[in-house]
Amino acid sequence: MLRIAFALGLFLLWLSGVFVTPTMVMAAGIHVDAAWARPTFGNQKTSAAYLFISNAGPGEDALIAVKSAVARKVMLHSTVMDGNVARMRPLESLTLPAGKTIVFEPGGHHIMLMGLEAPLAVGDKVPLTLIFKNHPPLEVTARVMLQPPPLARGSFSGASE
Ligand SMILES: [Cu+2]
Repeated sequence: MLRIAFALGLFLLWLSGVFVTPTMVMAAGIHVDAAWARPTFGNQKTSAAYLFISNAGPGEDALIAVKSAVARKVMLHSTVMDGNVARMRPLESLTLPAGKTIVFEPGGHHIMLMGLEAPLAVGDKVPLTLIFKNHPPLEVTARVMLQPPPLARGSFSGASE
């Protein structure tokens, strides 16, 4: 009985198009993985989100903006070392070379969420709309987590932004 229910569930998922969408996204050239965001503590109104963006080609593209319903302002930031001090700098846009994966991670590129409408708790889902120079916008869900998801854990340096 369980097995039948499982098979039926899969069939309904297939009907609803859930299995179709990722394939379509990949076919169009740009693919997003391992999206996550940090929880907030106390009255903190800012947080950061991270993800992998792969450009399967054929052409170069660029991430030019990110929007989210949970934050009044969203910016692309990179973290650069100024002597021993890590500083965040806004990025106008980020080039996505064909055939390459760009990593957003603590201590590097990140999506800065500013003016949060509500606190972010572990397990929450943060909707992000990624806007590209050429590719149509992509809707992505970042899960709020204390640690990067397994796929992103290899390069985690322990930095906070
Ligand atoms: Cu930042």
